Amino acid sequence: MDQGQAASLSQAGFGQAGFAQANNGQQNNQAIDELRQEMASMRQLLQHQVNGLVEQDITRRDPIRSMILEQLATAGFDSEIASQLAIDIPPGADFNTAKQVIKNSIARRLVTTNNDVLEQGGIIALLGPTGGGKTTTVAKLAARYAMQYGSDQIALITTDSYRIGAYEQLNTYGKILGCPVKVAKDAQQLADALYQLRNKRLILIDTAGMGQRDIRLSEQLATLVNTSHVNIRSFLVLPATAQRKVLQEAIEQFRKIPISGCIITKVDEAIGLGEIMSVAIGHSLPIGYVTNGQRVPEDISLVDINELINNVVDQLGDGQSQLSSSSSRFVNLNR
Ligand SMILES: Nc1nc2c(ncn2[C@@H]2O[C@H](COP(=O)(O)OP(=O)(O)OP(=O)(O)O)[C@@H](O)[C@H]2O)c(=O)[nH]1
Ligand SMILES: [Mg+2]
Repeated sequence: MDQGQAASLSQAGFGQAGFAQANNGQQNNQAIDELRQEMASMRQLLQHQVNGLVEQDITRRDPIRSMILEQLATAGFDSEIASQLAIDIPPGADFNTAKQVIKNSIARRLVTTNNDVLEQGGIIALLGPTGGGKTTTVAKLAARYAMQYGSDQIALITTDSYRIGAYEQLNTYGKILGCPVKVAKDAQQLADALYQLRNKRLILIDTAGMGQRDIRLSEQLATLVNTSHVNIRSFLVLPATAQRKVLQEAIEQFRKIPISGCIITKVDEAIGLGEIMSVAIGHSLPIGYVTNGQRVPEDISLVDINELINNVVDQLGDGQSQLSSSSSRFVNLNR
């Protein structure tokens, strides 16, 4: 018997049984799959419970640190940054000591632009998310500078040629201040405008928001900043009202441009400053100014780091209420 015959015999002989076997096999596979799924979900459940127990144990052994970590997370801090800040809390510290440790840790990590952004003059570009307050902040900074050095020392440039009314918005401020306002649609026009305005002590560049359409321009700006001989210092305008991820995306967007620092806007509208503070610490982003209202030029001031830190840490709560609520949670977990 050759191989072909053997194969057809086996096919004929085992046809029925083979079919039943295949059917059985299918059922078995299904059962195995179900078993696997059940085991996976049991493992997940167990993992969750073990994590809960570990967390509960840490909380029992170091309740103040756990509470502070929880509060920092609620305030909008990234968990890794919160852990770094809490690292120096001594075991057995009371809540107030722990809060002071957090304040000191933040103070060590939070940087300012040191001197007034405007003091040096030069060319300053404001970048950041749409509607974050760039144009308003340009006007506030220009007005501040004009009060000190005179408006004939200032010029404004906008690279926002997309949005209807963008130029008019800046031009209105320019007219009030009595300083020239130019539009630059691309890197070349920007270079030309900067050349024409070279005798000014301060040139503020207002840019378009960072929607998809603006990536091209921000790249052109990056090219200009990186290749031209003119020294453009770029500051991110970050609204304190934005979520941490939005702020992080804004920073990511402009990663090709060397950033000198940031200006925190809309502090008056923010529920808390934890998110923006976490981002500033995480990216070692020096803070220059904070703005706290729509009024030009009043609602801007140089950052006061201690005030900012007190604002965030004092909002963490008194500790007492949370301690009692976490102990009641243990009761629930242990049931
Ligand atoms: N409450 C409050 N509102 C602000 C502050 N700064 C700016 N605004 C308001 O935010 C809105 C947007 O401000 P703009 O300066 O136009 O923002 P922008 O970043 O230039 O916006 P785009 O050019 O569209 O990207 C305006 O209504 C401003 O008055 C602030 O510190 N607090
Ligand atoms: Mg604008």
